[in-house]
Amino acid sequence: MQVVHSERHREHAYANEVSMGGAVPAWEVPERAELILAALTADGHVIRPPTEAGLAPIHAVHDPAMVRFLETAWSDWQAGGGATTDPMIPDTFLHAGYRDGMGHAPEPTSPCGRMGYWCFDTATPIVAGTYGAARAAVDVALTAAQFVVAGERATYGLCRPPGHHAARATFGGYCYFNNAAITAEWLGRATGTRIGILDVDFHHGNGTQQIFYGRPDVAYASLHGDPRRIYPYFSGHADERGTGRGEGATFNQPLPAGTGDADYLAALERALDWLVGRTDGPLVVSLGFDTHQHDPICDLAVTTAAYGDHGRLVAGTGRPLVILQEGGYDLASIGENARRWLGGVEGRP
Ligand code: OKP
Ligand code: ZN
Repeated sequence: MQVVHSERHREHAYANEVSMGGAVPAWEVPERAELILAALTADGHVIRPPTEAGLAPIHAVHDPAMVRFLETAWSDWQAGGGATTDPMIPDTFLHAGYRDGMGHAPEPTSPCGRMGYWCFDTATPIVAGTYGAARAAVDVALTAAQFVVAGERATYGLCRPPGHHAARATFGGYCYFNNAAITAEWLGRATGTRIGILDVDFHHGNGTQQIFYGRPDVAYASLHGDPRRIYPYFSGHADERGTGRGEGATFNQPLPAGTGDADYLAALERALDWLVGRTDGPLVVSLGFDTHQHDPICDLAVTTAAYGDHGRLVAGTGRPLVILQEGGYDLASIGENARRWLGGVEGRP
C-alpha cells in the first residue's frame, strides 16, 4: 500500500527523558521509524513523501497559542539564557488544582514557565528539530488521508513523533500535535461522514478522547492498559463514554497486565463492532506496537504473528483505513510487527 514517510523526524532526537524522578535513556528514538521504514520497503510497499498541509488543519484541533508555543519554544529558550543544546523539559506544571476557583492563569513569559503551562509530563522534551518534525508528522498523516479520499482502500502514515496524548491545549507523552485527531477532523470535513478512530496503542489516547469527548460526529474507541496501573493514569476508564452531544461516542476497554492474543483479539472485535455501528465513514487507526510481549515499557503479551490477524480484522470492517503510527518501543520486533499488520490489511499471510 501507499506508505507516507518524512525524513524530518530524524531532527527530533534527544538522549534522555525524565521518568520516576530521574534521567533515563529515551525510548521514543529515530531508530523506531527507520526500522519500520526498512521493513516496509523490503516488503514492497510504495514509500511517498508528504505534501505540506499548512497550519489550518492543526488550528482546527489545537489551541493556536499552544501551536505558537511549540513553534517558538526553542528559539525563546536560546534567547532567554538557556543557550544550551540541552533539551527543554519542564519542572513546574499547571496542575488542575493550582488555580481552582481562581480562573484562568495567563501564559508566563519565562520559557521554562511556558513549557510547564502547556506540557503535562517530563517525557516530552523539546529540541531544535522538534517543531519541524512534529509538523512533518502531521503532513505525513494528512497525506495518507488524502490518498484515501482519492480512492485508496488503506494507507499508512509513518508518523514520528506520535500524537494521541496531545489534547486541544496540552501536550505530553512523546506527543506534540495529535496526528490522528487532526486527520479525523480533516477527513470528516472532506467526506461529510462520521469518522471512527480506533486506538490500539498500549496507552490510552487521552488527547484524542479529550478533543472529541463532546462531539457525536467522531467516535473514539481505545484498548489500553488499565489507567489504574498504567500511564497516562487519569483517563481511559470504562465508564468514560463521552459527554453532552458526544455522550456514547467514546468507548474505553482497559486491559489487565499480561493480556495475550486471544483476549486481545476478542476485545478488538468488540471495539470494531462498536465503531462500525456508530460511524459511516473512514476509520483512522492509532497503531502502537507497545502491546507486544517484549515491549520494554509495557505489560501486555501480544505476539508478532497476531498483528497480521489484527490488520485482517480491521480491514474486515470494509471501511477505508488511514493507519497512523503511534508508539512501540521494542526495536527488535517493531519492523516485523508493522510488516505483519499492514500485510494483514492487504490479506497477505
Ligand atoms: C507514548 B505512546 C510512566 C512514564 C510513561 C511516557 C509514555 C508515553 C507513551 N511512569 N512515560 O502512547 O506510546
Ligand atoms: Zn503507547
